Formats: sequence, structure tokens, C-alpha cells
Amino acid sequence: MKEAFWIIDQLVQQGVRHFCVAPGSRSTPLVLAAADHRGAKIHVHYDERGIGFYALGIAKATRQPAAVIATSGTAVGNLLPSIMEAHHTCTPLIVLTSDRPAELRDCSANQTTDQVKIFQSFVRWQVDLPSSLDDERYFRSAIAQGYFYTRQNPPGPVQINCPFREPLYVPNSSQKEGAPIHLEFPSHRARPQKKNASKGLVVIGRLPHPDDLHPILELANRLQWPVCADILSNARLFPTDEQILHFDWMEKPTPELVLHFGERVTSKRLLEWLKKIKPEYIHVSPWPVLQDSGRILTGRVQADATEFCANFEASSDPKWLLSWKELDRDPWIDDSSFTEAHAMRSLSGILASDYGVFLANGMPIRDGDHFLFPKKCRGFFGNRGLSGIDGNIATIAGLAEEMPLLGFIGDQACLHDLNSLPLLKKTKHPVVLIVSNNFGGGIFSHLPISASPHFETLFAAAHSWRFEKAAQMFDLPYFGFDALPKVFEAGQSAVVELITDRVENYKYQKKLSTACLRAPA
Ligand SMILES: Cc1ncc(C[n+]2csc(CCOP(=O)(O)OP(=O)(O)O)c2C)c(N)n1
Repeated sequence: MKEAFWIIDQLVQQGVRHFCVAPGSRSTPLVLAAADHRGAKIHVHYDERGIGFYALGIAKATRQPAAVIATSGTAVGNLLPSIMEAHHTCTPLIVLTSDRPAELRDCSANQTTDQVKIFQSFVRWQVDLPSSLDDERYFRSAIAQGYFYTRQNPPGPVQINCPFREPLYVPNSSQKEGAPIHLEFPSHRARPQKKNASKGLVVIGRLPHPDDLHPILELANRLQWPVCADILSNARLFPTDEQILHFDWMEKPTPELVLHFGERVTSKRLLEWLKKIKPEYIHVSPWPVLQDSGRILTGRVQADATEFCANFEASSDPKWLLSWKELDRDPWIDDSSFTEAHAMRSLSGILASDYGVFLANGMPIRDGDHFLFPKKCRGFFGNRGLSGIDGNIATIAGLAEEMPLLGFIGDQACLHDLNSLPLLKKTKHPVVLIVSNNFGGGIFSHLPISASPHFETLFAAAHSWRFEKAAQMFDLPYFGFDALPKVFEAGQSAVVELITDRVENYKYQKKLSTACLRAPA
């Protein structure tokens, strides 16, 4: 991406040598521009908090500005301590924070928050660059200005916020960018609503008020409309005929109207399908926050779901639900390898019913959404506001004040919050922490960047560490995945390490979707 090249090249030409990177997706153009630049030296660490301090160390030693590159969301927030330190010790830092472009902000798009001017009084200067502007002079002069401020009297940190549009990685090609979509949506409180539609679809994300779940399921039952529910909605713990359990793995019939309750769902495929078919699409939420990253909502109703459901009328067509049910097939196929998907599936049978489940960001939340269907548990949890891999162990420990907890976390998320492990010794209820160790960021294998020669080092951030000694350090019992039933029986906190292969998991899921889409109805 040319904008990213202008930013990095300008910095290098001004004398910045060290680019300190924590892996992420939105930052791809900057990371690749730096990796390909002869004058830049790259350092990688999975933890933004750590890499921020690492850059600080370089800047202190060299007395030259060092650059930090981070992805969007809480990744940016994690830079605050090092920026505060740079501010108070007058250390020059160039902080390149990646962001979503304007059309994806303030509409509940994933990993997107208000990170413009987030560091406020701790930076000497800050700028929010445009996503695309064919003006090399502008980019170079903005970067030059940032560099200038790092060297002021006193020197200090600057934030350069860099919003990028997809595609973030296009091998050997230049890219064209589309025009942003802009629509106005009336927002109104619940009042009796009557719709002509008979082919409706109910989508449920995590609900602001969990008690709303039953009225929503009852509405779907009354109308005989199919339901696509995210794992964090907990709907799967209350099976109903209308729930389509494997919606991600099927060709979906086209609805006339979609009612979406609660937060954004984890399934990217569902969101992309809705974006493609563009039905009448109403979001019902008690909160005024716009949740429409695809810019496809046609209406918003600000109301409690229970109140809305009681007042909503439409028609039903018995064949409509049937057309969905016929296509809702378990995608499972036997395979010789044991992947994270297999672990989730076997967990469905082993999970102790008095446990809650926290699914960390990365692949665990996605694998759980697809394959974790326990008969009973205390509910599913996740940190999907900004989908950060930070603080996941600490969140699990907090949840265990209320109930026994099973945490399912990837190795990078675990490394990111390793210093929260001792919290597991203090929880009121036991925590079983499954560390799904595929020796790097498995989620990136599912992205086009996996084709890049930089993939293993800069994106997967591959390593060969095991977690036994970390558990030992904090006096936590440590087991392999096979011991899980025994661990539940013991009722004590423990670390359970599951060794898998991220590429195998990717290949297996690819195989499932190919098999499903080819199978006869
Ligand atoms: C604080 C923060 N930094 C970076 C990211 C970008 N990110 C999303 S998932 C991921 C890798 C997750 O790897 P792991 O925890 O090992 O789980 P896996 O996908 O391998 O199952 C990264 C770095 C993020 N979401 N949050």
C-alpha cells in the first residue's frame, strides 16, 4: 500500500532505524513496508505493552526516536504505560497506531474504538491520517511534522494514527479502493410493529440483558423463523426447533427481513452474507450505539428486546423454516489429526455442568462458536468489545469470583497475559485454564497474509515455548488435555496444555466448508 510506504520511507529518511512491532492484521501495510525497507530494522514481540517499553529502551540508548507499530483496539491502549514513561522521561517515540477507516468507526466494527487522541496529554503531537489520499506530499509532510515534534524541547512521543482499508495484503499488485457507503437510519423506540414479511431471520448476539433471550426465542417460535445465534448469546443452552446450529457451514436461503438482537456476532461469514444479500435489516438494542460495520442496516429500534418482541407481528410460512432446517447439517467429518476443532468438540462432552466458559480471542472464540455445544453449563463469556488478546487470563480470574470457570485461550493470548497467572491462585472458584498451544497466532493462518514470506516471523510470531514451567512458577497444577475429566473431578485450579498444529486446524476447517458446500441438500 503506497500510503504505508510513504510513512515508513519518510521516517527512515529522517533517521528512524528501529521499528518495534506487535503482530496484528490492521497494521499489515506498515509492517510489510518496514520489513521490505533496507533502512529499517524490525523487532517483534507479541505484547504491545512490552514492545512499547522495548522501543523506549532503544530510544533511551540511542537518543533517537524509535518507532512502534501496533494494530487497532486494545493493542493501542496497551501502549499507554510506555508512552507515559516516554513523556515523563522526555524520550522520543513515534507511535504508529493502525486503525479502521472512517466508514468502519463508531458502528461496532470489530477491534475498532475511538483511538484518535487516545494518549491525550502524554504525547507532544498527534495526527489522524486519511485512509487513502493520493498525495505523497501530504503524507510525507505530516510524518515530518511528527518527527519534528519528537525532537522538540523537551523531546517526547507522538501518535500517528493510520487508518487502512482492506485489502491489507495484496501480493504483487496495486489496489483499488471503493467509495464509502453512507446511509441515514431512523432510530425509534419500540412501538407495535407489523411487517408483511413471512420469510424472516432472527440473529442473536450477546444480549445486554440475558433475560431477553427467552422472549426472543419465543418470538422466533411464534413466527416460525430460523434463528442464527452467536455462542455468547447462550441460546444453544436452550435448544429450540428454530435454532440453526450450523449456519456458518451452509448455503443460506435468502430472507426478506432480518431482526438482529444484541451485539455483533462472531461469525464473519454471516456478516459477509448479510452484506451481500442486503435484506431489510433491523437492529434492536436498548443502547444507542450504531452497530453496522457493513453499513447495511435499514432500521434501528432502541428498545429492550422483551418489549420489542411483545409488540412485533409478522407472518409465518411453514415451508420457510423447513427450507433452513433441511440445510442445517453437522459439518463434522472424521479426520486423523486432532485439531483445536476436535478439542472443542470433545470438550462439549466433558465439560462440568456447573462451570462457565470463557473463550479467548483469536481462534478459541471462533472454534467454540462452531464446535462447542455442551448440554449444560453456566454460560459463555468473551471479551468481544474490542476482541483484544490482552487481559484474557485476568478476565477469567475475575469471572471465577462468581462461578467455576473453564478458560480456553491460545498461546499468544496466554503469553500476553502471563503475569495474570498468579491470579488463578486467588480465585473464589476453581479455574481450569486450557492453553491451546499451536506455537503462534493460529488465526492468521486463516488470512491471506499466510501466503507472505514474513508470515511465520511477523504475523504468527512463531515460538517453541511450553507452559508447564509457567504453571510451576505459580504453583499451579499442570496437565495434558487427556487429563481433563480428572481435573474437573479434582475441582481445583489447574493449567491444561493442549498441543496442536495451527495449520492443521486451518486445513481441517477448510475441508469441512468444502465438504459442506458440495454436499447435496
Ligand atoms: C492486544 C491485542 N494485540 C494484538 C491483537 C491481534 N491478534 C488477534 S488474534 C492474535 C493471535 C492469537 O493467537 P493465539 O492466542 O495463540 O490464538 P490462536 O489464534 O492461535 O488460537 C493477535 C495477535 C489483538 N486482538 N489484541
